[in-house]
Amino acid sequence: MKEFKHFINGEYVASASGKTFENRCPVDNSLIGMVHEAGQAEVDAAVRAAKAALKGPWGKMTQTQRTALLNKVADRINERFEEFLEAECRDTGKPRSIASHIDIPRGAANFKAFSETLANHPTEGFRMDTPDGKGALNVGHRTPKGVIAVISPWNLPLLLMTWKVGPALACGNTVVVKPSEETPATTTLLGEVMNECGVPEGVFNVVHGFGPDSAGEFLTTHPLVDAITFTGETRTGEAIMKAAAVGLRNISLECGGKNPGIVFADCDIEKAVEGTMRSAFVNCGQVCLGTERVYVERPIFEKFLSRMKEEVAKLKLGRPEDPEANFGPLVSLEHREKVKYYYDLAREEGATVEIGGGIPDMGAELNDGAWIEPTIWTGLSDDARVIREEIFGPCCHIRPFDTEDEVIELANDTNYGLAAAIWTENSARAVRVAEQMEAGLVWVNSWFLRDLRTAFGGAKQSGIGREGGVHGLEFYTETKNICIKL
Ligand code: NAD
Ligand code: 6OD
Repeated sequence: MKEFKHFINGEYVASASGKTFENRCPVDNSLIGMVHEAGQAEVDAAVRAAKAALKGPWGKMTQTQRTALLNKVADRINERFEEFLEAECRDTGKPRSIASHIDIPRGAANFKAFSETLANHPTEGFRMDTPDGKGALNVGHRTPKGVIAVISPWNLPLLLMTWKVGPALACGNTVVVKPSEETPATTTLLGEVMNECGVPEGVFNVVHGFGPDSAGEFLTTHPLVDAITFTGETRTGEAIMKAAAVGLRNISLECGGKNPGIVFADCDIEKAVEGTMRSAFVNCGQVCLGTERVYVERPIFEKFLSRMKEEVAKLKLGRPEDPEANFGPLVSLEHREKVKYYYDLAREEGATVEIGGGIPDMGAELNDGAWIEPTIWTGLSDDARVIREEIFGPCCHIRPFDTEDEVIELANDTNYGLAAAIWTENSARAVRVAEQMEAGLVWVNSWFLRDLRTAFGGAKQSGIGREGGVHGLEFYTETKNICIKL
């Protein structure tokens, strides 16, 4: 049986308390292994190791040396691709076809993209006049922030963890990562890669456990943590923000969404169906950017709905290794309970279940897994809870609209503000509507098309701050102004 230990100061360590918890595979609920749960002692050791490493060889490296090391980490993940893929698919149940195109390659790429951004981004310089006529030079100088706590979720475990660890390390910080309790495997494996590549001890640390009264809380409240970057639910983001207030630590929060898709009658309907199928159902609907509210202009409503139903009926549920399968289980039985609760609530709130709505019969071998049917609803009112609350499952509600102004109002009528997708062949309309979306990310005629140089983050209750490209520099570094009197 596998054992997932903490990775502290370059070594795998067990919890002193001996406390462990189960890691189960959502495909069939089989036991993958036992995960050590960190107490205060392990979290303290990890944070102190990270603090000490800032003053060790890591802190003395040049930017070029750090970049070379991080490129090596990316290359090594790709060399060990199969192991990362296997581990990610076992923890999440997602199809290998998806993880091999999204999770693992992006997990590796995150280590390259930010070093390149950093190498190519200038700091500012201002020459100023002074009364003696000799002047002064002001030079912006970036220094690492220090020890960064990285708290990550389970839906894209490696990708979303390295999305933060990549820029944090590129900027010269050290990190303590607390991966989701549901998906400890790839973060643990990354420790081996760090050692193989010669990343100095203490630069990358991992502690396992849960949130409240466990590793997550111990880490975010640790006084030697200089900043906290978090991806997960909005309510958890609020708890982390409170923890960060003590000692005035900076935060970056990437939280939940209830994202709209807007399909205008002048769209290319096949493109819109293909994109909306992905945005609602890929990764079993467990993507923060996913579309749970679809608004379709009335003249094409019936056609769009019927094409979506045809495509949902073709989704092939199956084990990760099944080459035909493009739809896996939810991440856990606990999460299935939450999603199923919303499936039942949709009926109570008066939805017409167009397709799905239940738990599929997967046969004796898989029926203990966290399987759920991909689902489309129509007919809900705009104030239904199913329309207003994030479900994070493979489901969407499709509703007709009549005018551009009406759909802009509907799309923005949410506490969240993460992403929106607009489908139209009219470019003037696309820009006009995109500019009015209250969201951090807007896709036109696409979805989840990512350029790592661009800003990523949410408006309203979907988050605080932007990461990606130069935007991450604001969070991962302190900019110091050095004023030199001439
Ligand atoms: P979650 O908030 O339950 O957990 C995320 C992480 O926070 C886990 O590691 C968890 O152990 C930890 N945690 C929980 N409570 C904590 C506490 N009090 N203190 C410190 N750490 C704590 O989220 P999840 O269920 O893992 O992920 C799903 C959610 O994440 C959805 O809401 C989804 O929209 C969101 N998400 C957002 C983005 C984004 O980029 N905006 C990306 C992916 C997922
Ligand atoms: O692509 C990314 O960089 C990113 N942060 C994606 C987030 C997906 C959310 O589930």
